[in-house]
Amino acid sequence: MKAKSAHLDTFARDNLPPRSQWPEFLLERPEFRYPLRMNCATELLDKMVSRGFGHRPLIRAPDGGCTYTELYAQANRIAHVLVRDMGLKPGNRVLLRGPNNPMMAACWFAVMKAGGVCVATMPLLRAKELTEIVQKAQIGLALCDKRLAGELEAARPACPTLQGVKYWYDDARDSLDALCMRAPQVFANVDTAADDVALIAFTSGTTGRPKGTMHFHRDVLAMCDAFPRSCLGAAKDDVFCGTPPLAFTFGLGGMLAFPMRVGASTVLVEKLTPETLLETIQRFKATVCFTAPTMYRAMAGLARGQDLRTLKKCVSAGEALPDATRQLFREATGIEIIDGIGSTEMIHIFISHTPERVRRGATGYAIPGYRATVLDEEGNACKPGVVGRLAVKGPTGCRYLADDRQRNYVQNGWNVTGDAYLMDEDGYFFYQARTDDMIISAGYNIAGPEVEGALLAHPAVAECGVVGAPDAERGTIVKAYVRLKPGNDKSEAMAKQLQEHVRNVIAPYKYPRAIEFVDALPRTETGKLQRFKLRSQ
Ligand code: 3UK
Repeated sequence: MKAKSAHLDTFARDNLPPRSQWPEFLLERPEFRYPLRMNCATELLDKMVSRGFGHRPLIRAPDGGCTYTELYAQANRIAHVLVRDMGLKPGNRVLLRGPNNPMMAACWFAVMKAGGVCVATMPLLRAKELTEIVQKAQIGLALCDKRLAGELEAARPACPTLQGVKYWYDDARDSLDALCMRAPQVFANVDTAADDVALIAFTSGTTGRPKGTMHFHRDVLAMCDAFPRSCLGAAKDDVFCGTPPLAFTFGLGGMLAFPMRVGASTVLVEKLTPETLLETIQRFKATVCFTAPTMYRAMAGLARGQDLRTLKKCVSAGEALPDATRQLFREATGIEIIDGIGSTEMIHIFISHTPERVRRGATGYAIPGYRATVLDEEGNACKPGVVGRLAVKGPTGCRYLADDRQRNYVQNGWNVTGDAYLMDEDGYFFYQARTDDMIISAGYNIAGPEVEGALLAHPAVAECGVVGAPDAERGTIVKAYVRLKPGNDKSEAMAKQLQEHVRNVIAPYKYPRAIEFVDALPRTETGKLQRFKLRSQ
């Protein structure tokens, strides 16, 4: 049985990969048996209001937040503007561009309500990247925070499809804010099929042409009913906070959809540093935090003397959580971080653990609903303890928008994430490196992140990145880029000390033969180390 699509504009559906290239979807568990017709905005927003959560706080923000009913009314008004003033037809793509704030959240739900396909973009993207996205997803409409207008306007000449653009937090006569004032507060949500495309998330990928990953309305709910239920266990009185942008699926879940699924609230702050995130936790009495490993490391160093008693659960994703960071953060706060690997292709986390079931050095186990395995070069399952390519399947999976690279990510029904992992006898998965980040030096396979983990255990190291560097004699050597904590000298003696340290904590052949001290490491907006930039230095 299949439900009829509500999309009049069939672009997204037409550009799904052919069925033969889809991953296998596991939808048998009761929590993932969704009805054939479903709109994720109805489930996450309207139904929460009708179930009595209307008066409860939903968004908390430095300049005032909103309740469930207020977000509902605002999303309805924006949906009217999209349909009536901007001419949106179900299936049309709508670009969203803004920092994490209440309007960004309201616009996201408005697009869902109107049956549009959301293409949210990270605030730091430039005209060039926006152009690639608009062209690839054939985007006709955009809603944008006025303060980020510059790069979007700069992209417009190269984006002929982009016909309608409205700005919010804008005092112009035809701003989104002004049009909303004249729009009704109720809106009949488009009755989408559960497998209508709801969003196209572009990978925060560090190299190559951007890839658009397509997710259905049912996938948005599946991410809420997977990791949050089995590992996080949040409830209506929780207050979420954290750093990932709503345009990153890590943030869409952790900062918006997950709290809403349980009637909780979320603190949206436009820009956060380790210092201001700590302040935010205290000011809003946050209980749950979502951010990246480097943020936890920095916060651990600042946490002493701060009152973080309300904080209960901390989720780390985006890149590997070094064990040294886990230990430092626990010593400083008493909290066992929940590590989780997710990807834009899978929409959210698929391997993780509860704080009670943490295993040192492991990302966790395949969470309920997902299966995971480690494959060798031939595509067979590796024995426990053997490093290979991580492959997963579950209720969500990879569907690239018109892209040959679908064949790389999906093989024999498995989603192959590009990560080198090993699994132990008990089904715990241990991250090694990105498959293409394995360093081969003098015949040895060395995982950069393992060397980074060893360096991070040294008290002088603030952060570091380890890559292979060309060497006349050895072909490739292990090279570390290190940012020292204040008060340490960038000296030859310090480099020697760090090398000695690594040789003492892991196999000596893995030690960095070259060390370069730097003032900053190249990172993406989502907190990922850009190893390719280090390699090309
Ligand atoms: C790496 C990790 C080790 C890994 C993401 C949670 O990061 C997310 O999506 P991206 O598409 O990147 C995916 C890749 O990032 N990675 C992420 N988490 C971990 N490596 N340990 C981890 N805990 O290489 C993966 O293939 O940017 C994370 C939820 C939603 C997301 N989109």
